[in-house]
Amino acid sequence: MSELVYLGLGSNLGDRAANLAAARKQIAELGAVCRESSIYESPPWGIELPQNDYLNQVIELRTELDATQLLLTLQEIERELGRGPHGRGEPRTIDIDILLYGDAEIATTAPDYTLFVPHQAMNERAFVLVPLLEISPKLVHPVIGVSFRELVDSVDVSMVKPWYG
Ligand code: PH2
Ligand code: MG
Ligand code: MG
Repeated sequence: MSELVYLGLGSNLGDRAANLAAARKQIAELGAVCRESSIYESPPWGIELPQNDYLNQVIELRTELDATQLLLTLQEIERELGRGPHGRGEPRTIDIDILLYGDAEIATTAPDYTLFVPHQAMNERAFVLVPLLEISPKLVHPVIGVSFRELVDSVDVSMVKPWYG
């Protein structure tokens, strides 16, 4: 059985666009990439220390991997693309987050990983909601039942700009 999943990609270290492209290439090996949003640039959100602006993108993927396999594979890709261990909110070459895994609600805290789906902070993050709505304008949050269109109206999208290189 396959599931439709949404992944949030982010980079604010090194060649940001190349990092996103390398991640997309590896993600394409995990199933069928149905849609890719444009790339958007925005200042670091919710981070105190000064750091580079981010490039972000959302990918819609159909995959046979279960959520845990997907998470572990994405973490492997992050490591391969040069992401070292770092604390919360530190700059990263690549961040690949599972935003939605079908309609599943997942809360797992295993000894070696933590997985919460839908992504816990996505509803407040314009840099996630804007690209998500670009590729899936009618999508509804599977747990709270509110459309992402409605959610995006409650956040400030002014800092999220299309990025053309
Ligand atoms: N990711 C974060 C924290 N803040 N801000 C932007 N603009 N883009 C991100 O991808 C991002 C962030 C933690 O993963
Ligand atoms: Mg993240
Ligand atoms: Mg992450």
